[in-house]
Amino acid sequence: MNMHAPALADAHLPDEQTSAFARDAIGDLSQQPKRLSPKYFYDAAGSELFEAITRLPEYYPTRTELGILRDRGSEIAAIIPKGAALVEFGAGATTKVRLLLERSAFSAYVPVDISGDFLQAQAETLRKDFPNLAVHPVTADFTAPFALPAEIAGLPKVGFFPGSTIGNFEPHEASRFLRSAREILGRGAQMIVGADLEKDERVLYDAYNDAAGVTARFNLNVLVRMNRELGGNFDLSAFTHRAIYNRERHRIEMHLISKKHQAVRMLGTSFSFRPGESIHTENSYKYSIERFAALARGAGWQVRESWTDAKAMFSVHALAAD
Ligand code: AVI
Repeated sequence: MNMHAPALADAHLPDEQTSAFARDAIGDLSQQPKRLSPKYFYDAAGSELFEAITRLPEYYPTRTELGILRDRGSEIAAIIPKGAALVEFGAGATTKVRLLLERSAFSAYVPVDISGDFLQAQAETLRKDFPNLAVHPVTADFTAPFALPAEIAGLPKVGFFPGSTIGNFEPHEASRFLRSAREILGRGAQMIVGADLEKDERVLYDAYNDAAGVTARFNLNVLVRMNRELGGNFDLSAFTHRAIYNRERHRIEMHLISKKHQAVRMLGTSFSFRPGESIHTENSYKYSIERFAALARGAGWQVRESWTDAKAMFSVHALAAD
């Protein structure tokens, strides 16, 4: 008998998504070293915790990128063809996209995200606030090929990938994503991408080890999720959050560290942990302007323009398809 069937049945997730989560979690926790994909941070609670992170005094990326989009809005608008369609890869809070929509003459907006309900709600508010804008949400995994809506076929295309989410991809995945975006958007396309920059290690450390412990709760939430959705029995008090800067690899690494010898059961499988053993949950790569340009070039894009804030904390790049 499968002891975990009731937990799965109670999860209120479409079966396909639950089984992908189960497959990935079992596979990744069976690796040495253990790991989990950062995409599983973002259930409803995780998304709220991430929104709280973006407001923390130590977490500079969100407000710095917003500042660049605001301050350089007219320069960005100058390179955007009139009547273009803006295709956003992933759709979170609309604050950033509104800055582009307010300043440039877009005729259509295509938010692409796996969460269809969320997309529809966002589309409704944007339609009200921008009555001349055609909004065509696409429910899809934006890291894989997907079709653009037929309605925007004849329009110039501009991709948008803010937030330094590109930093959560391994470099080869970032390259694959940019190449796929280039294919999807087509010839003559442009793309606006936000990327966090390398900087003083103390500033980076503090951004991922905030004094209020919100990032720790965000990291630990993936264990809460596995307990609820996959019938796990992780004891949250037996794991601790750790974020460190890996200088050689230019990345912040987030880990969940086991405080003791312990065994955790999930979906009929037992996972044992040594004291100090890690589950590696996220990498957040930090780029230099040059390394980002090289990444983009390797994926079929030329950098037209790169903007940073006065302290060179964050960068926004305008790319043009080769
Ligand atoms: C979503 N992403 C760009 C965030 C980052 O900074 O890598 C996720 C995050 N992880 C911890 N704090 C924020």
